[in-house]
Amino acid sequence: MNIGITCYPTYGGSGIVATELGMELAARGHHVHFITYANPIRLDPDTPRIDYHEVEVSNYPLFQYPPYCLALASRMAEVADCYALDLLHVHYAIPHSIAALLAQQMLAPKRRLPFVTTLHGTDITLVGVDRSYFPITKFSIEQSDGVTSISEDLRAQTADVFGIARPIEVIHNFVNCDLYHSNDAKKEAAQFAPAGEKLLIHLSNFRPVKRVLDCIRILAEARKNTPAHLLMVGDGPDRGPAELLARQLDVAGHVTFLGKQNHVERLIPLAHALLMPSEMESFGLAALEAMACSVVPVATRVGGVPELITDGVDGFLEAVGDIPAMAARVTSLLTDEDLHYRMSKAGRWTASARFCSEKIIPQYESHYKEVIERAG
Ligand code: GMT
Repeated sequence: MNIGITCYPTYGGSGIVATELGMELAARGHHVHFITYANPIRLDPDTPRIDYHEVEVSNYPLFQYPPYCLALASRMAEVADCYALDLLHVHYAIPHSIAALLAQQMLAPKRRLPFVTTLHGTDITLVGVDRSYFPITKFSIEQSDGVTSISEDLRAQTADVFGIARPIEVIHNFVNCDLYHSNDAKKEAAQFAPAGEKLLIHLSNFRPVKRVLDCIRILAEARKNTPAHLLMVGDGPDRGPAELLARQLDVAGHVTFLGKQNHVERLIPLAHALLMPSEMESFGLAALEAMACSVVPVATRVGGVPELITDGVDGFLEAVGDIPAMAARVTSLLTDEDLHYRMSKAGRWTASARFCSEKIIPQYESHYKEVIERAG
């Protein structure tokens, strides 16, 4: 198939899923065209059967807001025409889904170009429900030829909140288990914790929904019982407040802020446990990547996370903001080797048996086939 993919090319779960999906599809023989305003962060454009088409948004003094959605729609239609795309697959409803609809209408005199929208979470739970975007989000979901959601929880919320009756197929996040796996990386761990403390890790875009300050509080609490060092990977609005809190709680020497990193598969295996204390998480890709690396997630019981983590088996789930409970889980993982061994093995099993690329990518392929057939 010739597939056009549009996503946010930045550090965020939806862009990562879209990029990894494109690379997996190309490895399976499809030709994938990324249509985005920048090269997606994890994309190597030299990969065989991958093309990157930049969307240029030219500005003009009249525009207070450059019309990105229109530039994107034009580029989508152009690429679809030149490269005979079979379909467009857009990740994150706003504004990608509407741009795809416009591209479809532009090509309508020649042929029908179907498009699939994948809902990732905040496009529904935060942005889409905002009054200014609600009607257009609902419309774009209804107009898509295919809609997928990354968890059953997000599917149910979308149907409920937007009053949408159309089918939405659940296709969970996936991980490449050949790339994400544990390794014997004790030497590299020592560069962060020379005294031999065990490492905790957190990865996110440091937006308020991630509750990164809770990571610092959990570390401070857990350190009352056992030595530990926290790696904070990523950047965003709450990085400054998290650094300040670390100083206030007197743990600044036990936290390393690494900023945005391109090869998280090299960092995650250094840790014993992953902290994901999010307010909301439609799936929790970071937790899945950790489990594939045999790193045990300590997370919150929100959104689609329980579809991934079985509490007490391959990770821990606690209530949002329950710092003492999460710190106690961390302490037990750092001090009880048998428990850690058992749960890390179970996590790797969950990742490879249920969420590895080989299991999930074929679900996208059959979804595409159905959509293309329906579009005639
Ligand atoms: O987590 C974020 O804020 C980024 C966001 C995105 O859309 O880029 O992530 C969402 O998509 C990920 C990939 O499908 C999911 O694993 C995350 O759970 C989801 N985030 C939220 O729902 C907050």
